[in-house]
Amino acid sequence: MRIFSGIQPTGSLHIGNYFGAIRQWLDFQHNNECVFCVVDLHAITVPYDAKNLPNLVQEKAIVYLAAGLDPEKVIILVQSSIREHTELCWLLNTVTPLGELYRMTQYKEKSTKHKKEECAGLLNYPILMAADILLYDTEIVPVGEDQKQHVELARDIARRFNSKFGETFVLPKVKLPKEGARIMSLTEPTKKMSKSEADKKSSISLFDSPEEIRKKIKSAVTDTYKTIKYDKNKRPGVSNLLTIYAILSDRSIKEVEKEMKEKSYKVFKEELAELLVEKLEPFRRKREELLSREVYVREILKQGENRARIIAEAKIAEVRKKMGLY
Ligand code: ATP
Ligand code: LTN
Repeated sequence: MRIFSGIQPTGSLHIGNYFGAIRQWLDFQHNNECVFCVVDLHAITVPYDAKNLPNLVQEKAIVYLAAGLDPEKVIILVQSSIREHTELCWLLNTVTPLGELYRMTQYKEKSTKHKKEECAGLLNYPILMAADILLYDTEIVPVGEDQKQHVELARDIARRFNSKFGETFVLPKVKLPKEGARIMSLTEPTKKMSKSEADKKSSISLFDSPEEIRKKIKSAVTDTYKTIKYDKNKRPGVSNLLTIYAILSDRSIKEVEKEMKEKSYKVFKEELAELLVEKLEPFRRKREELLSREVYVREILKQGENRARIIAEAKIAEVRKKMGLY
C-alpha cells in the first residue's frame, strides 16, 4: 500500500508527535511504499523565522532517521522540493468549497491564535495537505487525532474531483494509533501537546535531557484526588500521564492503573520520569551522531526528492489532462 504522512518543521518534536504519528510510520515502513515528508510549505502559514527554517527542516529529517525510519525503504522528502505539491494545491482549490475550510477545527484555533497575522494560506492549509496526499495515490495516512478532519476533507476533495473529471485519485483513509492519538499538554491537560506552544514545560521533547524530563513531569498538572485513576473527562492530567506510561511500557492503561493504585502521585511521577529518560535515551544518542553527518542527511533528502518526483510528475500530467489544461 502507499502510505503518506508529514510533520511541520515548527518547534521541537514531542512525545505526542512520536506516539501519534512516527511510531505508526515505523510499523508501516517494512511492507509498504511510504513517503514521509517535512512539510515546510505548511509551516509558513503562521509567522516564522525564514533564516532558521532550513535548520528546522534539516533537524526534522534527522529526527525521522533517529526515530528509526530506514531511507532504503522509505522516501524521506522535503515538501517544497517538489513543485507539484503547490501546483496540485492550486488545482484542488477549484474543487474545494470555502465553507468546508471555515469549518476546520485547526483553522479556527490557529486563526484565533494568530489573529493579527492571519493569511489566506492558513485557511487553504488543508487543500495543500490534500495535494500532498492525493499526489502520491495514497491509501493510508497515519496521523494523530487532530489531523483526522483534514484527511477526511482530502477524501471528500478526491471524491468531488473524480466525479467531476473522471476517476483520478485514490480515496485516502486516515489511520490513528490505538493509544496516544491525542497526548495532552502537561501544564493544561485539556489542550493537546503542541510543538508551537510557548510554554516549554507543556511538552516533553524527544531530545530533552534527563534533568529536563524529571522537572517537567514533576511539575505536570494533576488533581487533588488521593488515588491514581484513569478518567479522561474528570481527571485529564493524571489520565494523560497514565496513557504515556502505558504506551512506553507497552501495557494497557488498565494494567498500569492497577499497578499504580496504591502509590502516591510523587512516586508515580518519579517512575514515569525514569521510564521516559530510559526510553528517550536512544533518540538523543542517534541524533547526536546524525548532527555531525550533515552531508549524509542532505544526500538522503536529495534521493527522496528524485524518487518522489517520478511519481509526482506522472500524476500531475494526468490531472492537467483531465482538467483540460493546455
Ligand atoms: P504545531 O504546534 O506547530 O501545530 P504539532 O505539535 O501540532 O505542531 P504537527 O506537525 O502539526 O505537530 O503534527 C505532526 C503529527 O503529530 C501529526 O500527525 C499530528 O496529528 C501528530 N500530533 C501532534 N500533536 C499530537 C499530540 N498531542 N498527540 C498525538 N499526536 C499528535
Ligand atoms: N497538517 C499536518 C502535516 C501534514 C500532513 C500532510 C500529514 C501536511 N501534509 C499529509 C499527513 C499527510 C499536521 O500534522 N499539522
